[in-house]
Amino acid sequence: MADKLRVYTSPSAFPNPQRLRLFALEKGIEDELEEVVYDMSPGGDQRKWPHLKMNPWGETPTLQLADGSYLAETAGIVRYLDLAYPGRRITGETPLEQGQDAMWDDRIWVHILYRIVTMFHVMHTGLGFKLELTHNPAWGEHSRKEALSHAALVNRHLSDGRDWILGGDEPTFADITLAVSIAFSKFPVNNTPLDERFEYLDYYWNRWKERESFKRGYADGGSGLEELEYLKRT
Ligand SMILES: N[C@@H](CCC(=O)N[C@@H](CS)C(=O)NCC(=O)O)C(=O)O
Repeated sequence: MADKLRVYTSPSAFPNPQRLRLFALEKGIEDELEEVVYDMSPGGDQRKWPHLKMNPWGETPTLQLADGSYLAETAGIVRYLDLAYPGRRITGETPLEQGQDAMWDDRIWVHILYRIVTMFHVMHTGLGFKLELTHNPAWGEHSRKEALSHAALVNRHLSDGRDWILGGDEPTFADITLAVSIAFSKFPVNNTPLDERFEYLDYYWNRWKERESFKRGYADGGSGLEELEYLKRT
């Protein structure tokens, strides 16, 4: 593939574009992508009509393909890029690994990350009232409890001494989703730091912090986390 693919993203605090960014770095294809980084709020370009024409869901990431069409949903974009480019299969090498990676990614995205994202939106109206349509603290509080109870299950899974979710030597896509879930749990308004509550998630988070992909993925200084400020590159 000769030309770069344009992808509409957000600063590293925003977990879904960050899943894609970390994936690209793990895969070694970051130079194949040309990022257009939205500020998300207060601008809200993701919900303006030019972006809605590309992705009616009004979210990032959105990938523009070489033929001018678009692909959205992080897992869909990642699956496409993982198959389209050579190199380590981040979504699993074997059919079984692919099934296991999808299983864990779903569990983590639906039950942990999406719950924290919901809390961010409905409890904290995190993007501000121009963009947020619902303020419902009780829903946010319920989502937070769900995220914590599922994080406890993942913590137990990691307690057998494995480094990564599937038990291999390197992280897969489910691990990327878990890394950004922990990061977003620590985002100031969310203030539910999973690494402080769960022993094996703490070791796991520190393992990620040693990885080159992680250091480069957070080099924009846009994570909102003081503890990652040192990774900022100008
Ligand atoms: N299901 C989508 C979710 C994407 C998503 O929620 N993106 C967030 C950033 S992490 C977003 O663009 N939010 C903008 C908004 O709600 O206005 C995916 O997996 O990519």
